[in-house]
Amino acid sequence: MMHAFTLYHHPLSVCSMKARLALEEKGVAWTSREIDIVHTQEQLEPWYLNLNPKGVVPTLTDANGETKVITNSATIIRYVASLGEGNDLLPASNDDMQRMEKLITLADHIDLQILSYARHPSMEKSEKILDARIEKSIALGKKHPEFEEAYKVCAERSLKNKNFRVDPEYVGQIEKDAYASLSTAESQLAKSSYLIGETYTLADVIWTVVLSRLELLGYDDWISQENFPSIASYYQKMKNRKSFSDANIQNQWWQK
Ligand SMILES: N[C@@H](CCC(=O)N[C@@H](CS)C(=O)NCC(=O)O)C(=O)O
Repeated sequence: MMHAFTLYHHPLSVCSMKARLALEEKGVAWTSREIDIVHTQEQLEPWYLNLNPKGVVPTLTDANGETKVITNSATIIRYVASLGEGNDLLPASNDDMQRMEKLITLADHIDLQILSYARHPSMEKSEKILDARIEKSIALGKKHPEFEEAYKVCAERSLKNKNFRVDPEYVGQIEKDAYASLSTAESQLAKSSYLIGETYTLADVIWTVVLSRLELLGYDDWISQENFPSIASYYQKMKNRKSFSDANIQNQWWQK
């Protein structure tokens, strides 16, 4: 049977980048459907909530006989890796699989969204985006009673992001946790070329995106030769892979 993948995503979203990089490294063809999460808040439209009830990107659909809908970036990248076709993104041994899973979870738990809202070059713009999401969730919740609960959750998420991004204690704790996770990655990379031994795996997919976001946010000393030499040279190597540009990994701010 033939797979036909469509990825609903946004260029600057970290979660979307994880999915894009997994698809490119797997080497499967996919159709892009951009969702505007900055200006029009398209992720909150009822048609999209039918695909992704949380109203977030990314979502992957796989039309293969019947259409499968996969949400959550960590689930999507594992789904992509499980496909029979394309490049192997999973390690051979069970032990290495477990180590890979641990590193994926570690990366997935770094709250890059709060850090992104907290370090947005324009705090005002970041606040406007979150306000627009809250307003739209409340308005659409009234208009579409069948999605009332879903919109409540969306509004609460944006409100939480709005408050926590300016809470120095909360942001400081996330930074501390992120730094500890980086130390773990550093000790892995001091021993091998990739996070899991000598082959590229899903752990490399997710960590490449994490490092690119930390670079974009200006955490330069975290990816520097002085602090984390193994991470610094590893990240350079990951940036040189063809997939980095093919997946449109963003490591600099741009206006759109
Ligand atoms: N855990 C989810 C998080 C998805 C998520 O929060 N996506 C963000 C962009 S990175 C989003 O769509 N935000 C829009 C919103 O909160 O309204 C995943 O990894 O897929």
